[in-house]
Amino acid sequence: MVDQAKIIIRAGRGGNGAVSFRREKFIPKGGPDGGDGGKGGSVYIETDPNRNTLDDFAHQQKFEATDGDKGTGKKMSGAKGEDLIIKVPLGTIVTLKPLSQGKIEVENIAVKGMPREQMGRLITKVIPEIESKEQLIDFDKPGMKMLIAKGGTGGRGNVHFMSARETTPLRAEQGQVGQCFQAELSLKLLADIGLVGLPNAGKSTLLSVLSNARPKVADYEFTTLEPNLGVMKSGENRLVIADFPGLIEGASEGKGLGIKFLKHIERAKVLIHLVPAGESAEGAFEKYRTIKNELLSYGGEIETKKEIVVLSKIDLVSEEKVAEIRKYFMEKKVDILPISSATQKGIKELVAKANTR
Ligand SMILES: Nc1nc2c(ncn2[C@@H]2O[C@H](COP(=O)(O)OP(=O)(O)OP(=O)(O)O)[C@@H](O)[C@H]2O)c(=O)[nH]1
Ligand SMILES: [Mg+2]
Repeated sequence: MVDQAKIIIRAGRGGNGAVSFRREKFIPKGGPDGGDGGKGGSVYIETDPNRNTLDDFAHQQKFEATDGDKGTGKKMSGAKGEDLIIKVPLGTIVTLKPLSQGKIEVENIAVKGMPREQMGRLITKVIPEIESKEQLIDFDKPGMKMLIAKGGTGGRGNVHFMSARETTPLRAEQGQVGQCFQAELSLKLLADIGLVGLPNAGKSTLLSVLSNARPKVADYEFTTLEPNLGVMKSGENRLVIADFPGLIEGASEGKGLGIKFLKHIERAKVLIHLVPAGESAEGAFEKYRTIKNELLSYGGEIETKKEIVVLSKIDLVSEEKVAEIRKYFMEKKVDILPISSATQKGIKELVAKANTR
């Protein structure tokens, strides 16, 4: 799964203005009629609810809108360049670094067969300085669409340069270049719900029960090496669930697979913390505390999330054992929900609890 990407975004260049004169039967020396160049296409970024990853950006690194067409005679403007819309998943943070400069030279356009001395002056036009500092945009709302790179304006045709002094203007403007940025995309919000817990606790199995995802499940530790995502349907809501690699004591210092992948959960509202049944109540609670401490050391945001503590794999133990573990947790002021992915026990209650939208 790709959650970081670097791309180049380039808007289209404006078309050049035309140098042209009316040529009709009884008007041997008609006035100027060179049309304007078309505006270059712009580049937008939009959130797309059907995307969960930045995988598409691993292969394509350049995103360019098309250029505007040049103007022609008879005051005909060139066609506008086509806009380009880049679609990103919800929760993408885009860091923009401008690559184009604020100053653009607009030159004369030569007319075929015209001696150089007869061409007009060089015009230098300065467009407003493009913000040179980095800019950060958080695509955290569905349907959000932003103009990122503006297409260059088309150059004016020679029809605009006629004056009493200059009845046959031999100049027209060049189109301006489009804005260009380097954009770093990084995906933060991947999930509404995160599944955390010790390796082998049954997280990936639970993801496959709650969602459409079919992650690898195996009876050994660290089966999951990268977060898996799934979409859970609960009534009208679609909730993205992330199944994380197992956590162990010292994960916050990099032990095991570490906790860096938890950045994906920063804005999720709910954490489902799986504690596997099968141990003594004390042992289960100790494991719960260990993982909780690792989570807390990740940072303040995790602390504010709703935590649903789940006792998993209860089909492997007796009902008495479940009751005993539950009682022990209650004494420590932790409410647990016993579930089994194998028998589906407690799954409905879990879905209801996790659905916070
Ligand atoms: N009996 C029973 N076994 C389960 C249940 N849930 C998971 N398992 C088994 O437990 C083992 C580990 O399951 P996983 O879902 O891979 O565990 P995980 O937490 O994703 O493990 P890591 O990815 O290594 O962190 C597998 O053999 C599963 O078949 C359950 O409800 N009942
Ligand atoms: Mg797993």
